[in-house]
Amino acid sequence: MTSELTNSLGAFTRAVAGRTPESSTPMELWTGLSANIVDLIADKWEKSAKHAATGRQQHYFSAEFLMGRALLNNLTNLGLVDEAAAAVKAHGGNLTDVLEAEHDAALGNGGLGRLAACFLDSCATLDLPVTGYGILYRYGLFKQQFSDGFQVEHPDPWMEEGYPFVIRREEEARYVKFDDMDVRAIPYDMPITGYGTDNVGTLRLWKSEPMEEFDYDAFNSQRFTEAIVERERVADLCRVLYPNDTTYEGKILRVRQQYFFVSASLQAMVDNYVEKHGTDFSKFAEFNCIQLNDTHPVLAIPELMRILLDDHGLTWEDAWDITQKTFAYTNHTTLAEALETWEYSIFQQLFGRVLEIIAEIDRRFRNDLVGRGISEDRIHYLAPISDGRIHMAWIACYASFSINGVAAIHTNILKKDTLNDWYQLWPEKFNNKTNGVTPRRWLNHVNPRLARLLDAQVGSDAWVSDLDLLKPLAKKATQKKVRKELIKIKQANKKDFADWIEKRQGITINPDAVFDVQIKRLHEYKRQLLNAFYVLDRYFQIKDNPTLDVVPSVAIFGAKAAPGYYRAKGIIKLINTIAELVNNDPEIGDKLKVVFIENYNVTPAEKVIPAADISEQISTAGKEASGTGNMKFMMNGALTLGTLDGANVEIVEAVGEENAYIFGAKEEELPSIMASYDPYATVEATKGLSRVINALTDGTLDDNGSGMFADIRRSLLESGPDGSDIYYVIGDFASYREARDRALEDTLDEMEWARKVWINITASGRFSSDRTIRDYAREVWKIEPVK
Ligand code: KOT
Repeated sequence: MTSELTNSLGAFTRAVAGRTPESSTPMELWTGLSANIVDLIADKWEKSAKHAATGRQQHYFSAEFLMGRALLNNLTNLGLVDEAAAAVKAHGGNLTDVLEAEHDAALGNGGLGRLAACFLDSCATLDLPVTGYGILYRYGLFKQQFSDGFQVEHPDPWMEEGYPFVIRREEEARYVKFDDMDVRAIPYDMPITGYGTDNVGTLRLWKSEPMEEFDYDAFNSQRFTEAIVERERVADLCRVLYPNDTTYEGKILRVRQQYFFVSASLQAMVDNYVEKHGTDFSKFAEFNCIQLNDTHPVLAIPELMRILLDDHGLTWEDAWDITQKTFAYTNHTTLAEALETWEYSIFQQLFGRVLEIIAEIDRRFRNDLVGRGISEDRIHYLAPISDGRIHMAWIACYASFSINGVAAIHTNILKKDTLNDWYQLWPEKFNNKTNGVTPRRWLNHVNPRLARLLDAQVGSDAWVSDLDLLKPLAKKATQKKVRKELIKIKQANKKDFADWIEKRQGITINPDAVFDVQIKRLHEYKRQLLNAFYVLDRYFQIKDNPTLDVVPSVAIFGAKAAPGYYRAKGIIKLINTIAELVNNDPEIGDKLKVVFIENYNVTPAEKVIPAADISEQISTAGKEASGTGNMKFMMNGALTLGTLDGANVEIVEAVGEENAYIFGAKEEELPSIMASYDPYATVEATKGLSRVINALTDGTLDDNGSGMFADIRRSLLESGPDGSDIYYVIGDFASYREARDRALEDTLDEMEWARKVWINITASGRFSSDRTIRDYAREVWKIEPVK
């Protein structure tokens, strides 16, 4: 008997492919099945959206949503995986191939964008009335290719072949006005399914288009080409995601993007409010709250003022009162180079009226602070406008009722350093919301073997939407049976990864070696260099003593560098060069291998995380706001090798110091260490380190004449504008090597290692994004589940 899904899949595939499903490509079957899924959720989606719009609503504004693939996630949420597999098979295909045809929606750089995606998943699962708002970039984060070990960037036109999971809502279009152009903003809505619920949330991504399809006068005149160029200028707006992670770039197109999506989103929100409640705005903040995902959407603050003042005639006092009750701000970094400030002249050129409003906010802010007896210097420092620049974080701090960091240590650093002045003024605004990750994608979906073990241990799949249910299982760490199961699961996952990477990059690794994984954006503060130096040191040790008894391991890297970040690109070249040296040396064999996963993204993360034994979380203490990869590894039974930074601190708190490998200088120690730090002397005093550092320039490693390796060496040893080795790579090396050696040795006692693994998995409940979202909902958003 053919199932209903088999029939409908046939029909949907025929409609998109124009041929029989049997002759269709995996991509066409993917498109057909995806359209079929949208069909299945359409009614529930409409109902959820209508229902949510009646009460208090939460709006999540973010320039990035790193969604990854959608189809399997939706099939799982709908409980349709087996049926879909059967349906695809009935048409002569194979579900795995179909799923592999899907592009990643990489509309984000890294942690900040992926966090937004996990949050949407949790909100849908928890039945919370939350909508995400962002930009429909035509090109997501660039595709990375290695050429002679150097990173080369290629465009990523992720939806060019069609993408059924976004629905264009023509009738919901809005106009966004700049002083030098007007554009149409058309929303593309993506359904966000939850686990074990009929609730379907929405991610609204805006696309820019010209005001009119044709400017007939222009097209029918000598100005034809200009008219085409003008149209392209508008389409340019949403063309590309800026590829910087934790850095700021003052590009005019970027600020246009920011204003574009917040203006369109606010217009839609305000229209919805007027429709439901009329033009008395006194209850606006009772029905609406906006979370700002870092400062990228902060222009929403003056823009809401503008809409209330100019479009609805409110007084300044009333409009400001509403605005202050509406916005909440999340900070994601303490790095100075990430703080957004825009040149005054750019705002003058793009949106004079918004600038006028910011100037009035600035004037009142200064008066307010003078009234509080604050010194002129401090007022100048904290004012929205100073030294010819607009300070986005200061606007956010002033206008928001809530300011939060993303891990306990991070929030404390905000209070004592980065935002200390604000903390002194308004301590009650500050709160911590430690990040989390969705256990649907990052455990249930990526690690089915472990998921089935957890089902058996819990007695159901209830843990998938209530990860705290794992907590009482911790005591089973003493059971041999559970530990043996864990060992088998990890072995099978490692075999899968070895097969995957062999097929993808042609590199063979031994699945019995220890998999040590560092996957994250390439940044000096994340210290991929520390890891690379360890590998090189170990290589030299084996060369010196070929009979050295080492625990075989594979160092696995995945990282993209911002295209303009020269030193990060140098580190990529360095890791590839070390891989070349180590992997091709017959004397090394399986003792040590290096794998650099090319074009690291959400999907490769899903392949490698379940296979990891050791999770590298080795940032300089105080620099990684939270980290979220650390949580994904923990859930999948990799042990953390890390510093006391970001959420690592809380992971160690949850599992106990004996179930992690912690090393390095602590955040509170670093200021005094750095005051008298001499990297040169430290190299001399650390066994084996000078050979590693010298290998950068003595001919051992070839950077193809680029000078990149000399630049890395200089950054460590020679004083630059900020000093030398400002991320304390050399200083932490000995302690890192000791901890990593110890972790490798500890893997030899498989049963004891498995005990630690189990403790980590069962303690991961507090790093579920469901916990994070419940905290936001209760303490900041003040919203309740809507059934
Ligand atoms: C980017 C630009 C400006 C300000 C901050 C960023 C930023 C921060 N981008 N990604 N982050 C990361 O956000 C994650 C989610 O909170 C954190 O886990 C991670 O530590 C940040 O680096």
